[in-house]
Amino acid sequence: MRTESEQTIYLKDYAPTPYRIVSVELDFKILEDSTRVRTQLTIEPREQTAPGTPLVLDGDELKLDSIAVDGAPLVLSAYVSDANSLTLMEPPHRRFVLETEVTLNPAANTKLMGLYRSSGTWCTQCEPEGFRRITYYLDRPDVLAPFKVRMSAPRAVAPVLLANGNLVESGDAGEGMHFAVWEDPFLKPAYLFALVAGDLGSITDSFTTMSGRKVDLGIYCTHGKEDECLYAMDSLKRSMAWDERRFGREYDLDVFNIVAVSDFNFGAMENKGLNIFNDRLVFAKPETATDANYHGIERVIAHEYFHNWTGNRITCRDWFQLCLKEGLTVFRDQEFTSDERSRPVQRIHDVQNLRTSQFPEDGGPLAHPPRPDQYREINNFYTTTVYEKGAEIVRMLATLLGEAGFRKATDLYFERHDGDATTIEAFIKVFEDSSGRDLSQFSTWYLQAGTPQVNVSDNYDAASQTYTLTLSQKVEPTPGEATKKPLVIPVRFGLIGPNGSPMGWSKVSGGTVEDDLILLDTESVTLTFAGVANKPVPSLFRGFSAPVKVTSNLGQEDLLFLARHDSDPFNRWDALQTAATTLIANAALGTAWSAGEVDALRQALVDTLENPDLDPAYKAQAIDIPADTVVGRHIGKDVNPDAVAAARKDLVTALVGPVAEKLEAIYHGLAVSGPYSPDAAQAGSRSLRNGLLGLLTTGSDRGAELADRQYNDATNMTERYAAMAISARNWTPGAPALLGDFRTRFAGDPLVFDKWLTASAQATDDGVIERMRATLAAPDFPRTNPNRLRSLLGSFAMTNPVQFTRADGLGFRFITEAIVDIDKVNPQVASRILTGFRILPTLEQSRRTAGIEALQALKDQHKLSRNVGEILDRILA
Ligand code: 0A1
Ligand code: ZN
Repeated sequence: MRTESEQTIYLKDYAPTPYRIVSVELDFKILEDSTRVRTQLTIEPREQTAPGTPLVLDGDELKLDSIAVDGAPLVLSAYVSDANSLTLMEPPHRRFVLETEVTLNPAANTKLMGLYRSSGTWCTQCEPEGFRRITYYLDRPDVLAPFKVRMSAPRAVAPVLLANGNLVESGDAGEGMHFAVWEDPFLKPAYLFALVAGDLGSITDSFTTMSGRKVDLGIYCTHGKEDECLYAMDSLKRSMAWDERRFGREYDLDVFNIVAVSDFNFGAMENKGLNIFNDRLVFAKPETATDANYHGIERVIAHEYFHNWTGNRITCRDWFQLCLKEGLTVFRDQEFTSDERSRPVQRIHDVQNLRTSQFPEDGGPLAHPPRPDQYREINNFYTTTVYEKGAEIVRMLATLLGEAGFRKATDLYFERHDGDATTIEAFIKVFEDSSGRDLSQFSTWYLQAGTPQVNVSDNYDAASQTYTLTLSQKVEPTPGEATKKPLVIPVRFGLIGPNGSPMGWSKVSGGTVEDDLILLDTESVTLTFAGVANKPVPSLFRGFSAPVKVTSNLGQEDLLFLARHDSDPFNRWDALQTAATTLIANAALGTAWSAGEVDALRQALVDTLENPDLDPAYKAQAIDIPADTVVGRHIGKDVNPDAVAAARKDLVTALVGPVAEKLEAIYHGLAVSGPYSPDAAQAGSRSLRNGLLGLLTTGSDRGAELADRQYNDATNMTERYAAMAISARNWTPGAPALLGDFRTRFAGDPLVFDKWLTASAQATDDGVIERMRATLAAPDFPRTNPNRLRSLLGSFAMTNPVQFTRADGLGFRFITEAIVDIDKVNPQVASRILTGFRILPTLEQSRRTAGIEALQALKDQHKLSRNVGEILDRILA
């Protein structure tokens, strides 16, 4: 069956609009059952626009009630309007005011784009194309205008009226109504427009900027949740101070407001001066939020705030440039968290995330360049490639330019492009101009899809004391890109001598080396180091200096040597990960490990655990045995997830067996006493303790009971949730009871229900699908809320490969059947869940066939949205 519209939009077709919007005045009359929007647009033709050029405004599910130009109603022949557009056939060839009126039904807007109601509150989401669901407009990011918004609503249901910018007027509007007028002096694209009306509680605070201006800060939420917003407020103030220190960026309005809503398609949105957040990224208290939730809140509050400069003051020319704002802003939020917490721990966290989500995207049917050049549905391009790979590209620029050089470049970027809607090319040009480097080859990172595979081999010649290192790069073809160009790959490195100390060399020839940085910019390079006294072990890609996969001739012994001696904490962690991944993958493919290999890995893990110089958060990452999905990716094709899961369990069992008692003792010693704090130190101890609980539960018969006890004795959600989730994943005898208790203990708290849904979806026993079906079918399951749907179905498709990819197709069909219903309500949520099927090409034949059959049935039997249709076609292509 056909989907909505299969039209493809191309970057090469970009052209500026023939008309400019000089200013925008909006008047919202919000009533219980409908909202009337009156819009006044002051419009003028551009110099090059020929008289008589039609003006085409975007709309989406709109119906025009009235239209006038300069106060005079338009005759029918002067315009054409339908749900998706409004065309003035022959607009005046001068500045004029276009006035339109539409009526919306926010309560019926389940797509959550445009103006909608969430738990009674009216709120908006306009990025990327939601504004056209509010009024007819040139809804694209290169159309910038000042906005003035008047809103009126019944005071009793909506005492709080918020919009972008500064409040300039408010008062009574008669008949139980009141009004507010907000004005945003900064030019902005429509995607940054926001409005909120509702009965909300709030907390307030203030921040004094580096030039001494006082900014009023507010966080708005459901009544009764105010105390749960305090950590978000603290994160906001720290973000504001950090951006001044690290990037010299000061906030620019008198007010900064955040609103938490329960129904939201993404994490949060950076609307100018009025950020709107998914409430899961605002609310936190120890009994119901985990350390990971606190971490996430801090990161996303910072991310949205940082957009004020990287996104709002400087925005994107078109949606192909999305990673201009997203890659840079993710880089900034990663840096913020690194400075606020632990740099190595944050780096490992970010790389783990990249490997578990971006690498699979980049190596599968949904691969696309960070700056794509075509799309059918832009909402499908808010991807981990645009965000996280985009951040890695910015990080490589920072590596190439060094700290001072990078700051000089960003200063120039803010100075040169403030107020612009710009492009990746302009961004790169700033880095070229400020550093004098030619970055033309580097920019291929933005334009080419796929994760480069770097192969490393080395050779030591004792007689001449020379050491040669050969690095070669290759990118496999990705959809639509059969051949690939070599990239500029910065390889931060060191050589380590037999005693574990860094080794020097007297000379290097055969490639470009700048201090501790090798630049791999051709298909292959061989470097020869002279004056190398002994055979070194190379430590490459320190700090994960480039988003690549590495294969090398380093064996288990070398890896464990690095795990012990490398001065780079990231590489020490990575060596352990590679050692474990290799053993599991080989076993899953039929090559058993030797007892010696397991003994050596165990010893390295125990030494790491017992090293007093390492902090618990880092140790937790070190003992985290790679997930099935990571091992599956490493194997790459014909993967049998059952074999991977069995091999992983066997390895953990072999590792834990002889040291179970010791691990348990460490586990007990880590119990945190005193009141809960979400700080990095306490959170680190809890994560190590939970990591040990995971090992003991998967790899010994001691864990299940410990988990039961931890669950019952827990004094905070981090401990309680981990105990339940570990039990569920391993489907211990106690798991059903813990899940049952959790559900009733926190009944009525939707964000805790999400945790229950996630843990339930990760159970690996054969009953999991039946239980999920029952959960979903329950009459009170909130089937329009994105958080609930993603927690259950997204978690299952993304993190439960054993059950999702069952060869009988039950897991696949469970998801496709759910998608049929969700797509009718909210296509964005449906298409995101569907991306879980990107795993298909890596699977062994019978599972692959079952997955394709489920997708084909979805395509053949249902009318689908453009969002779902595009993802489906790309996976099936
Ligand atoms: N710019 C936001 C992401 C975002 C995108 C789309 C949304 O609704 C469909 C909402 C938020 C960010 O990067 O946080
Ligand atoms: Zn963002």
